[in-house]
Amino acid sequence: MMKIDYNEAADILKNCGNAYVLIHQSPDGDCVGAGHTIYHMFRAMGKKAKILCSDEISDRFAFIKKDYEDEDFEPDIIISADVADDKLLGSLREEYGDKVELCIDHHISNNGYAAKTLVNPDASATCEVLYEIIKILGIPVTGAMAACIYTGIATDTGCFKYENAGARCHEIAAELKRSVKINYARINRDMFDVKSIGRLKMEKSVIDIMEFYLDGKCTMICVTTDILDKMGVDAAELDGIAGLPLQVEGVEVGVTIKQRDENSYKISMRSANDVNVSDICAMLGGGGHIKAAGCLLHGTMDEVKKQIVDAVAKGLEQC
Ligand SMILES: [Mn+2]
Repeated sequence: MMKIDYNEAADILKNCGNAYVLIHQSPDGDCVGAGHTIYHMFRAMGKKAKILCSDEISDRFAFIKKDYEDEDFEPDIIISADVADDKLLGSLREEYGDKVELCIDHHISNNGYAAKTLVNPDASATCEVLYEIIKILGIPVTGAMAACIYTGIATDTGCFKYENAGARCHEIAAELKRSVKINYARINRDMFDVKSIGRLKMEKSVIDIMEFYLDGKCTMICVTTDILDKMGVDAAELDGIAGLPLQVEGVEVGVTIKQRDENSYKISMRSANDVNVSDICAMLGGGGHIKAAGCLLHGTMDEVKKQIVDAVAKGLEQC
């Protein structure tokens, strides 16, 4: 792999022909925004781009999808956006995994599967990286592009809330708001406030089964297969609930235990402030990031809970 800078990436995008743009599986706001931003950049340059994703793009992003027209053509170049690892291409990996000529990304963990990679780990989102390229190329930012870029930055920063929301992403949001008049508040409402009634009811059930340990500093949600059946939701719908325990006042570590089968459990751990859950999960044979990590544990539910509480207690002591 070859790491390239912003100017080299801009040159490639300017001089290449029609492109296929690959985004990662379980598409989120950043890769959806990035893929569509490249599509609009290519249209502005009189070229074609087609977005490919192994999973369907949710209708939550209908306001982005409405400006996209899918066309069939043979690509001159394969580009990927926000895809840190070729494994994340899902079913597209077999056909395109080793054919990606340009990867544009912001993950420090990018594994260099593409021939050329522009990765800026200081950028909040791939959409932030693309905004800089648009400026280099002098492409006018349209309303459709602004919606994509804003969505990517807002979703990857939890609405400008996480630590990765650097000064530059605030500047870009300000530049967009100053120059392109679209309904940014509506994007935030749709991305962060609006939930299906099923999802809200599921959150209620999850709150009902919350357990508190270590003077309320550790909260646990234990979702057994029985409970899941009672809630009437499948495991996929539980995505994203790991953040829920952290909303409780005084909680430092939020733990979600999901039963996989009779004796094995998938553990997700989130840290509210300074506790390093990557270290805690490492004690339990797992790993991850400082504020979000996980592991797999075996035994009875009570044994698993005890192991977790002991490890979290050690983690709290080290803090
Ligand atoms: Mn991203």
